[in-house]
Order: sequence, then structure tokens, then C-alpha cells
Amino acid sequence: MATPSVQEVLPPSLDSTSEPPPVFDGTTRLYINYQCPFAQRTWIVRNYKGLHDKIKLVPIDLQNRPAWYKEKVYPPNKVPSLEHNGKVIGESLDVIKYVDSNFEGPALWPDDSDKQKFADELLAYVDTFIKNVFGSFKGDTIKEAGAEFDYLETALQKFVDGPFFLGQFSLVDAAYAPFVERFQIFLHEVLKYDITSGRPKLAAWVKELNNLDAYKPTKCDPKHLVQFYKSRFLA
Ligand SMILES: N[C@@H](CCC(=O)N[C@@H](CS)C(=O)NCC(=O)O)C(=O)O
Repeated sequence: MATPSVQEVLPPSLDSTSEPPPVFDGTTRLYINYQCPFAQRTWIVRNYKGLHDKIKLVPIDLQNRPAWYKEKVYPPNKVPSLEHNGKVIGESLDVIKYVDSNFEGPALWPDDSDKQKFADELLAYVDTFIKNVFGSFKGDTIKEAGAEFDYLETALQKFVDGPFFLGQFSLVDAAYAPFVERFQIFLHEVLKYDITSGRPKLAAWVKELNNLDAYKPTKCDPKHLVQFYKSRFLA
């Protein structure tokens, strides 16, 4: 079970005019951006595990990025990154695994070996899923993106002890959710295509996700998203 909900006041984004935080002072910091789906994965996991007080959110304005972020925190200059115990780790899938293994709260990786195997398979596929859906925006979108949502529908049929990919909520859901969220918004807005229509498992997954207190505050701004995707993919 997720840790009970916490009403958190979200901090403002830091930009090129902002002073750096006192990096490596022992505070654990999760550097994110409020619109970034990769960062959102880590934010969901931090919330689900109830780590609001243990892991401080540090949102970064990527359009007007503070120079100290690259210089002092994370040389690849991307979000997310996690500052913990004198080091900084990046790559969202690595960060969510790290947070799950190194912090308290509900375990988001299964004990069951069949579930572990399937979790590895789904995490290995997530980049392909994302690439294929983005690729479909330039082609026969409904057919090509539809095949990817069919993949999710089939995957969701495998374990029926709950609505999530492995039954109970896990790192796999956190890895897919930010992207499915964005694709659902964009495809509905641009093509009036409902990704959940005819896909009851996917519909139930989206519904359950939307009920999670850990997920709700992490959702992207749909207006910003549609504008950004239109300029990027349809211009
Ligand atoms: N593979 C990385 C991707 C992270 C990523 O591309 N983040 C974007 C924001 S959504 C970023 O920081 N972009 C800034 C840049 O590339 O300079 C991960 O999974 O963490």
C-alpha cells in the first residue's frame, strides 16, 4: 500500500538567477522539472514510498537553466538526478531502482521470480514503446501507436491480482505512466483518438493511476503539453 497522502506545497523552479542549494550538505535532493516525463517517474516513486521529508524536490527551469546545475550537480545537465550520500546519480530508470532499494517505504519491485522476469521485460521495452509512439506521429498514427497500446493491453492481462502491470503498483507503472499520460492527452486532442477505447485493462490502469495520491500532483499541464508536442511533432 502507498504511504498515506501528503499535501505538499511544491517549490518554485530554480533558474539562471537562482543561488545553488548547499550541494553535498547531507540533504538528499531530487532534481526534476515539472514537465519532464523522465523526472516524473522518479517523483512518483518518491511520493509512493512516502519520502516527501527524506527526499527534497529541487525543480529546475530547463529553458533558463542555472549554470551551477551542470557545474556542481550533474554534468550531463539533464533531469532527473538524485543527490544522495555525497554522490549524484542520473537516468530515471536507474534512479527509481536506486530509490526503491535504498530508501524505506513500500517495495516497488516484486519478490516473485515470474513477476521479476516480466518487470525486466517491460522495463527493457519502455524506450521502444516511447520511440514507436513518437514515430507514429509522422506516419499512420492510429495503426502504429495503436499497436503499442495493444502491447500494454496484453501486458496488463498477465497478472490479475490488481490493475497494475505486476498486479500491485511497481516501478514498471512509474516508468510507463508519464508517457501514457502524455500520449493519451495528445492523441485525444489532435486525432480525437481515445487510447483506452476497446482496451479495458488499459482503461482500468489509467483510472487506478489517476486515483493514486502519489501520482496526482506529478501530472503535467495538458495545455503546455499539447502546445509543446504540436510544435515539436506537427510543425
Ligand atoms: N535518459 C534520461 C533522459 C532524461 C532527459 O532527457 N531529460 C530531459 C528533460 S525531459 C532533459 O533534461 N533535457 C535537457 C537536455 O537534454 O539538455 C533519463 O531517463 O533520465
